[in-house]
Amino acid sequence: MKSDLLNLTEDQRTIRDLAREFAKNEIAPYIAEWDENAYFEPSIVQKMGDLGFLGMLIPEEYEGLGLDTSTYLIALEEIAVVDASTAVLMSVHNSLPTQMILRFGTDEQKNRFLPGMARGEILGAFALSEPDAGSDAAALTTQAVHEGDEWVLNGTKSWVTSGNHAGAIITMARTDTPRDRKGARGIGAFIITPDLPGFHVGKKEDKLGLRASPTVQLTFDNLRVPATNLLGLPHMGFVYAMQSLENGRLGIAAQAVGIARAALEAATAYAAERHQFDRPIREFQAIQFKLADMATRVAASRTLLHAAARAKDRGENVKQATSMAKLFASETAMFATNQAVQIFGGYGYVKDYPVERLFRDAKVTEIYEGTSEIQRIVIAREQYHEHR
Ligand code: COS
Repeated sequence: MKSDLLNLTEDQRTIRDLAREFAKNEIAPYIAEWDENAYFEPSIVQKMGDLGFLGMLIPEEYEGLGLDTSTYLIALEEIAVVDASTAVLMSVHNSLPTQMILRFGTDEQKNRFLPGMARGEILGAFALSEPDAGSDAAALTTQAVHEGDEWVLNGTKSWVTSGNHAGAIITMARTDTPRDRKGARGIGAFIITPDLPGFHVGKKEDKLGLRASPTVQLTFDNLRVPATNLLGLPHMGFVYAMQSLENGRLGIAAQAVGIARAALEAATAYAAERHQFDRPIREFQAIQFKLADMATRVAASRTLLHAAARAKDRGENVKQATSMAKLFASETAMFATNQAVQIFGGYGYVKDYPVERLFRDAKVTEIYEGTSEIQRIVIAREQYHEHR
């Protein structure tokens, strides 16, 4: 972008440049191969931990960087420009499990998990969805039964990002009984560790995009969790998950902005070098209009995202703003990557250029952490609230 609409501080520029360098050196050379082979490189986690990227929102007392949300999202966008798979790992870890432990955990839980999570020794994951509970998340059926000083969990979780490499998986499970169902108010949140007996990693998904980020099913077969791993109150897990998804949705919006920006940058460069009818194709208005629309939507997405992030850090209610940011940014990612493929023509449809991967990676941003339809529902509901 020609002008810096965000007016970054000196510190934000330093962190942005650090993220840019890391992505350029440690990810860019390998991403085509990782994508092709659906390969996850575990050493990336430690490298990100060493640089502080896995503790960006964790306070310094727990060995994190204790940054504000905007600064974190600036770093996340830089990673996503190069690789959306690494960006989702970073987003989930920073936005969901670490934040849930920080907000709802006991001092003991914070001390036990957060320093290791900040250092990159414990990767975090979030397990809410199930095979039959997606958009209707409160319909989940994984059951937790309290027995002495343990909870016993049975059930299957779906679509768990990094679930086969995680050391702490925040898992939502029913704490009400089959005879006395309490809907969204009958769900607890548990910190599950993979060493617990009864923990099984199931099917690894073979995905259209984000192929370098593993997505797995997890099955709990009489999994015994110490009661000290329950987060907060036993019936409040769904509410905690919803509150935390507000952070998560900002992370996915930053990821989507990164994907869209990568498409814009690739298409801008290509339109200058590609000649047809004796001139660079960027001299045609058909191409200029596409680039203009892409650039405008990228700038608008980023502006909305950071306005929501700043409002969140001021402690305002950002339910609607985070859903708006996620909705607009993910639709922008889909729009921009589609336009980029069109500008590249046949070369956009093959793996010789990155826009083919960007197009595949963009789609999931309209699906996970709440589909675009769910974001519209949240936005509309908040609208009614304002006019009640
Ligand atoms: N902050 C605080 N509390 C929230 C909240 C939020 N952002 N969102 C919901 N809650 C609370 C509600 O206030 C309600 O509490 P009460 O029982 O006191 O009224 C409770 O949680 C249940 O909420 P609601 O009645 O809105 O639940 P619904 O079952 O209607 O579900 C949607 C609401 C559809 C918005 C929710 O299920 C959702 O976001 N679905 C998408 C799930 C998702 O994003 N999955 C992706 C997982 S990561 S791959």
